[in-house]
Amino acid sequence: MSNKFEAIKREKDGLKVKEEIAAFARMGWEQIPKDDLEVRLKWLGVFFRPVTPGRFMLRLRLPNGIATSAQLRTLAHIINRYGDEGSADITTRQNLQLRGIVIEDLPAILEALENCGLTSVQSGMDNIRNLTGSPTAGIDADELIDTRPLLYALQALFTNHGQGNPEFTNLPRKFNIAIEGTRDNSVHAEINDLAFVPAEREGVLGFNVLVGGFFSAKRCDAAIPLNAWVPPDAAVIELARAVVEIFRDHGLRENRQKARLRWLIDAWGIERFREAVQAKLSFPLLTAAPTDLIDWDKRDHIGVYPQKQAGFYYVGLHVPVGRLQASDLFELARFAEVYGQGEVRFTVEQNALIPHIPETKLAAFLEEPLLQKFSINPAPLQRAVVSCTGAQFCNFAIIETKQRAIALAKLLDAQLELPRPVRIHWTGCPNSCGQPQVADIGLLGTKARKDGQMVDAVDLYLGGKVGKDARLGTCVRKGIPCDELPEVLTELLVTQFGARPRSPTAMPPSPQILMTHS
Ligand code: SRM
Ligand code: SF4
Repeated sequence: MSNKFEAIKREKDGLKVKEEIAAFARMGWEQIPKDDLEVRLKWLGVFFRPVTPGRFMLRLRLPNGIATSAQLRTLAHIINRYGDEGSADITTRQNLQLRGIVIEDLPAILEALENCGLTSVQSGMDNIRNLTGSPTAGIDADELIDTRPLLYALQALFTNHGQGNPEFTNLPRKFNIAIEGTRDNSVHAEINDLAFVPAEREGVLGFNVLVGGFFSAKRCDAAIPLNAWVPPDAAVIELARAVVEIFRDHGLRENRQKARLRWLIDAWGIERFREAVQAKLSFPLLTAAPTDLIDWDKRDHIGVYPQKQAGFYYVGLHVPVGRLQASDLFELARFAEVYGQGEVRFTVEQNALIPHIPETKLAAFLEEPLLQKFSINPAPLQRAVVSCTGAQFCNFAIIETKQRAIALAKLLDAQLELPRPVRIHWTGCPNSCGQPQVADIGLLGTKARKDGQMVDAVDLYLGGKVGKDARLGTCVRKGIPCDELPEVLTELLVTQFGARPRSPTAMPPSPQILMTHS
């Protein structure tokens, strides 16, 4: 087999480095064998960052995007000791990543995670990634199905309760699973390898099953129906296990560009794939319900909302491009304890929710100073901006994204009045971690030639729709230099999204941050 990652996995399973962590910590990062350093450590969620050598990223697993205050405080302590190098990011899979980690601290950090019920295992490389679910599971006044027990059961199965499960650590490629329990497709079900969307069959609430959604540099496709319906119980777990096992045992491993589940489904045809799933199940797979129950526009959950529990509210805080400092994590933990019930949630839009706030405490909570930074009522473009990591930490990045995303949204919010939020997603390279294809306006980092020089630029995606009738946007224009974005997006927002210039004569200046050389 030509694929170098298959060779690395054959030589030694990624999970094996768990036994070597103490030795790695003693020897220092420069002495760690290259394949362990750059590849296998990702099986523990530990990412060597060539952009900041010696400073690692640690990717957690937060099924359904839920963390306790004690867990957040542990994470805050971990990054706090790294000063300016330490920070955290909320990811587009409603997860957290920590930055600034040094290898010498890793044994103690992994122990601290375990002690507070967290794990980072199998969160990178050829594993099942963070399991996403409705961020309002169990509290949504209009909930159809609570996704939490299902996702917790899947996490226990696939990770062996956070210890690592060698049964599932040698997949042909990454594997994404989402379970939606509300009417607005809050997890972008359609872009997962395996997704469950609420659907009623003969009067019973359960899920229609979708398979084969994914983004990659070479190909992006929405998931397609498996023509299957399952009730919201152990059947979900059995079916997910069956699909992952088929992917593990039959997925295409020769070429990493063609290894995601969808390529296998294409090779087999959906009928044969469904038969293979059925053959593994202890129950007859019912055909899909004729329609699903995704019939709402997508909510962003920013603001104050009543819960299904009378007298309680959840409050969604806007965290600009998901970036958190240690002090922010300490504060979120405190908010959860003082005002809520010790729980914080994260969304795929990289924002945070504090649930279970009784009405009596709401006014005091809304006066908290941090809500000036993490607003419950941000301006429309800042409200909806999402960005991948970009060049600050990611070596795949072609451009810097997060700072640009904030700067441009602020600039355009100042220049334009918008009737509603417009979702602008930035992603630093064609891997599409920032999901430009689901955005109203997607910006994908590239280079372009301008005045005889190569400059930072973006490809422009339009037409993405989320929630009811979700569909992927497509690239409509290539290579727009970043310093031309204020003008290009102003025109787009005015002509296609109902924006009105605040002052008709004002032309947007190009702020330094958007200039062409990063
Ligand atoms: Fe991603 C690789 C960051 C969500 C598609 N992604 C990477 C790496 C690990 C590359 C690297 O080693 O530097 C990035 C780490 C940068 C860093 O230091 O943070 C990275 N991906 C991210 C995150 C952090 C973006 C963010 O800012 O939120 C997201 C972490 C999610 C999580 O918690 O697990 C993230 N990545 C996604 C998504 C979105 C999603 O899952 O909804 C996608 C597209 C959906 C999909 O995978 O089908 C995505 N990432 C990729 C790909 C292309 C996969 C492929 O099949 O080709 C790569 C490259 C690869 O795997 O070879 C990649
Ligand atoms: Fe890195 Fe590219 Fe993913 Fe952004 S899209 S995090 S630049 S791999």
